[in-house]
Amino acid sequence: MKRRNFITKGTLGALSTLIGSEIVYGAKIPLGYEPLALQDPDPFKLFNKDTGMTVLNNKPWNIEAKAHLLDDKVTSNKYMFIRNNGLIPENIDVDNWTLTIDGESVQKSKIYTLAELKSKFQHHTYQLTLECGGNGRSEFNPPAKGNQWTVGAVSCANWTGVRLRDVLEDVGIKNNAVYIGYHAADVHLSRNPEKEPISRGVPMAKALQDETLLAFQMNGEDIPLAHGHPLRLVAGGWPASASGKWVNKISIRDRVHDGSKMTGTSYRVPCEPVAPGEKVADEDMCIIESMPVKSLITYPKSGAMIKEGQALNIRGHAWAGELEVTKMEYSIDFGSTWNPCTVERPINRLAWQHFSARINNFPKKGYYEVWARATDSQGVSQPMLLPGWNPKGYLNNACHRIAIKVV
Ligand SMILES: Nc1nc2c(c(=O)[nH]1)N[C@H]1C(S)=C(S)[C@@H](COP(=O)(O)O)O[C@H]1N2
Ligand SMILES: [Mo]
Repeated sequence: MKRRNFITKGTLGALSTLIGSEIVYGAKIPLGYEPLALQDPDPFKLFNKDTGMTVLNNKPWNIEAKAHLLDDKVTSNKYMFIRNNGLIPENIDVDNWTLTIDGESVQKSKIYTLAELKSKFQHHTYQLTLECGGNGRSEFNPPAKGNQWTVGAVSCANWTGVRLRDVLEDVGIKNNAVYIGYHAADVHLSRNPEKEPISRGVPMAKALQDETLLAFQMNGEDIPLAHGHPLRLVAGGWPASASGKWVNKISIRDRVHDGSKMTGTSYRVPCEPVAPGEKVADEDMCIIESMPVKSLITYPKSGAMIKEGQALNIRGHAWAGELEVTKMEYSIDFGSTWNPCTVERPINRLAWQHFSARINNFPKKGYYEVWARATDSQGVSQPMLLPGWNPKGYLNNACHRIAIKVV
């Protein structure tokens, strides 16, 4: 029999303290064993997520949806992806939460309490599409480092808050303002308080849009902790990294904001297309702004079966950053021919749109793929396969596909 090493009395004592209870057979715990009570909590319970969601990383937490889970017109918390660059802030004191507006381009910096923000400015609600710039990254080749998102890092929820514009008007912004940059309460993975996990922003024109909110509610309730409670910047249609969670400061900059993840290959792509794997000079990289046209088939789930002669009803959502989707098509022959879908207008600017189609032209039994393709108001369509390679694997807006078997 192999000899096992058991934990020492000292370690056992420390473990009992952590767990808050005597570990009755503690002397029998093998060395290096991590008691279940000390392992990561169940993320689905912790964040109130559907157990069908996929956990891509736990340090920091990154969780994505699957296409069929996003079938609802408005994304509820349980199907909303989580993308964290650092550690979720702990012990949030809502009553003492403040938002500072400072920077080179304010007349005089100002501090608002959450209560002041809520009482002083008019409230607005918009349904806003938030897609991670890296959604679809898993398909790039050569592979791109980072969370291997498939299709589920996108959401469209109702966000309620005050217009950033109204707040900036109240503060007084100088004419030389170029960009806003957010600062937030999350903690860098190194726990070094000098470092920010992420501090991004948007140009003034985007900051001043009607739909750019300092939000305190999501879907009519307090924003869930993982999504930015108690205050979040929401700039729909742009990479969701521009929508700072747990925001406590907004700096009005006289230059392009240069916070964490604004430079290098972070949320930047080659300004002109490059060959896969090619090195790109820093000055040839451009910050991602409006997200490209894209769509997702949310019903049926890939792998569905229908009987021969039966029609197949499909549906899903389509979005196009700052633009609107004006045409939606499907193909059952790998993109050789396309048929129209019905596509609804967005409920408001920057909200995703709903499409549907009734497919009754499957010629016989067998395996099919249904592809969906959206076209934006400038006539740009989704590529059928992977679009331009870039170092970090952003902006994969290839057509979504589902498998169907006619039996
Ligand atoms: N403070 C802060 N804001 C943040 C992030 C973060 O890590 N910290 N992640 C950004 C990124 S990269 C994305 S894609 C979205 C994800 O929003 P969600 O987790 O609410 O879906 O939040 C953005 N805002
Ligand atoms: Mo992101």
